[in-house]
Formats: sequence, structure tokens, C-alpha cells
Amino acid sequence: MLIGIIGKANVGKSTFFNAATELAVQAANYPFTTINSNIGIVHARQKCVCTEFGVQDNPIHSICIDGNRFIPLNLIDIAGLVPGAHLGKGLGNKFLDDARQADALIHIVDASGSTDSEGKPISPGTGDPISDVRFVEEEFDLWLASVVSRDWNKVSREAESQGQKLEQMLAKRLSGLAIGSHQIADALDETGIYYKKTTLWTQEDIFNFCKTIRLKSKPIVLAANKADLPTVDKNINAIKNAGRDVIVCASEAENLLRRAAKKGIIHYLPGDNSFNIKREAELNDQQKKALRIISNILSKYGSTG
Ligand SMILES: Nc1nc2c(ncn2[C@@H]2O[C@H](COP(=O)(O)OP(=O)(O)O)[C@@H](O)[C@H]2O)c(=O)[nH]1
Ligand SMILES: [Mg+2]
Repeated sequence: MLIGIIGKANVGKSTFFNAATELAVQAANYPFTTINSNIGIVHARQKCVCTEFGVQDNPIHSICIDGNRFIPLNLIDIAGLVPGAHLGKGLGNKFLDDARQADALIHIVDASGSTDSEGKPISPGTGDPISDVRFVEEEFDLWLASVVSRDWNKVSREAESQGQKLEQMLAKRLSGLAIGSHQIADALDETGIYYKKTTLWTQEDIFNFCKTIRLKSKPIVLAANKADLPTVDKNINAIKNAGRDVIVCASEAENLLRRAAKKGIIHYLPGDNSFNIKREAELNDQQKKALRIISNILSKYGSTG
């Protein structure tokens, strides 16, 4: 399973990636590899069978720590999107190259509103995370639409004259995108174009089909990042009011906690709602202050996300 991190520039994608792939805990008993610079291993946490059912566990492909099971997944840090990426703007092509392999996506949003649509710093609270969510998803759909509609007149005519099945023709167009043919069939059905002659498809039909197939094949979780900044609450509420589920997320804090845990300064397991300082004497005032701030974030949101 490969999970991709998407979002516009400077929202904290790489910080999230670094935090998530930093193994704060003892080395795993399976090969730990960073596949390449932007692909790493993360661990999803759930209760282990040893605590849940009181049985003896013997994890082979995952790790059990203090009754919590950490299950490895692959994570890919994908190049940031800018408006117009589907036309090759910014690192558009690199984005699309990485994103196509993902089975699910984490969309990181700068919930503090301290970056504009191109990721440039602006005064906190003035950015509009809701329009960021929209533009990133739309860029993705427009890119898919550009893949599907390439030489559409020719391809659709040929497919019709050869009596080729629509799912097959589209599966070929979308190959390499980790999209299943049943997902294509379902998306055609939902878009209402299953029985429409492909030569009559409009750009809008193609776009709607692409949006539907993206929702099916690459489900997105929204992560409202930079939760340490005071301007997040208003934006998190706005995202929720727009009908979207969102996970509040503090990547920089998580990064710091995992590094401190690795050095043995604190006891902290990723996903915990608190931490214990083990070696307080080694901390300077600034570090103590940072940990106090993080402790407040954990009590407010229940975890770093
Ligand atoms: N306050 C705050 N800043 C963050 C957080 N995560 C990332 N940043 C900052 O946002 C900027 C962009 O981060 P980066 O990870 O490079 O973003 P990317 O372009 O999306 O990969 C950097 O200055 C980070 O220090 C966070 O949780 N809180
Ligand atoms: Mg980055």
C-alpha cells in the first residue's frame, strides 16, 4: 500500500514526511529501508492483539510496543502543486509522475492560512485553506482529464469502429495509475455516460468521469497542518462547515517529539496524547518551552494527528 502526500507548496508536506518516517521507536525486526529520497516507511498505529484479546503475539511484519501494534506502509512525499500544474506549471509533471502510483492520498493543508496559493508566506490567518483544498483537487482532476482526453477524437473513433469495450479503452488510457477496471465501470455508471457514444463525449463528461474515478481510486484524507499556530481553529471549523472531514495535524511538533524520543529525552509513542520527560536536566529553557507548547497541542487535539 502506497500513500501519497499531496498539497500546494510550503504547507509542510516534507516536514510531515520526515516526522512520519522517523522511527522514534526501537528498530523494526523486518528490513527497514528508505526506498528513495521521497519514499519511506511509516507505521499506522492500532491496538495490538496482545492487549485487545490477551493473547501472546508474535509480530513478523509489524512491531508491538507497549501493547500497540505499528504496521508499516509506504509513504511518498509528492512535489507541491501550484495552480496550473496540469499544464506543466511548477513541478506539475513530477507531481503527476509520483501521484499516479498512490493508492490513497493525504492532502496537507496549511490550516494556519500563512501561505498564498503558490505557497509564498503571507500574514497568518489571511490565506484561504478552503480554496487551497479545491484548487489542489481540481488540478488533480484536470490532469487526469488531460491524460484521458489526449487524442480523444482519434482514440474514441477507433474504439467505436473496432467495437472495443469502453472500460478496456479507458483502462489502457489510465494504465500505470493504480486504477482498477471495476472502478472505471462504477465511475462511468455514476457519471451517467456508460451508454453515451464516446465520440459524443464533451470535455465536461471527461472531467466529471475523472473526478469520480479520482474519488474512487485515490481516496483523500485532509490533514490540517500547522496546528501550533493560533489561526488554525477558525480555518478548521470552516473546512468542517464545508462538509469535509479533517484531521488536525502538527507536523513540526511530531518531528520534534520523535527526535527527542529517539535520543531518550522523553518517552513518547507516535499517536500518544502525552509524553513523559525522562531527562529534564539535559533540556535548556527554550527546549522546555517548546515541549510545553507541544504538550498544550496534545491536550487540545488529542495527538499531533
Ligand atoms: N508552525 C509550523 N510550521 C510548519 C509546520 N510544518 C511545516 N512548517 C513550516 O512550513 C514550511 C514549509 O515546510 P515544508 O515541509 O518544506 O513544506 P512543503 O513544501 O509542503 O514540503 C517550513 O518553514 C516548515 O518549518 C507546523 O506543523 N507548524
Ligand atoms: Mg517539500
